Amino acid sequence: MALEVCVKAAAGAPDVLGDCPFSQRVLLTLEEKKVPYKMHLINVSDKPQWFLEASPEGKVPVIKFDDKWIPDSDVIVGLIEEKYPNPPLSSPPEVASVGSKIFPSFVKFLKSKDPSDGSEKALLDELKALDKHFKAHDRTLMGRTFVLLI
Ligand SMILES: N[C@@H](CCC(=O)N[C@@H](CS)C(=O)NCC(=O)O)C(=O)O
Repeated sequence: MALEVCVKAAAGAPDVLGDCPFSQRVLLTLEEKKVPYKMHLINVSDKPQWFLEASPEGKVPVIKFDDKWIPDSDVIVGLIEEKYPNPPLSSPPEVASVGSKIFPSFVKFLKSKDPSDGSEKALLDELKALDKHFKAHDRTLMGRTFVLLI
């Protein structure tokens, strides 16, 4: 039976998936594991009452497991991994942190207004660590081969 999942609808386009990385992460996990699901697109500017009962904090994503709505993408992805272990998507401990700080460092760098606040160096350090990993592991991370288009 298909799992029910509530995700964010695009602003002004109720039938289109919105720009919520948490929702997208959950959907990508379901897609990758080929788990059938029924998607409810939620207009977060006008949340329906039934959704607020499923997600009292009013946040997406939420997913229904065993008749209970579960919030938080980290928890949801962990549960999907547990219930549908194949293909495994969790990171082996030895590579769990590789590249994990690139996104927050990138955001910090983009938002920075002070060129000497260290955000550029922090981002470069993260990218160099990933580059070092790729060089040492034949461009693979978690069993996937990556091609850098730069
Ligand atoms: N920690 C949560 C964050 C979820 C979250 O912040 N979702 C946003 C959309 S990207 C949301 O529901 N915003 C609507 C609101 O707060 O009213 C998770 O990982 O799922």
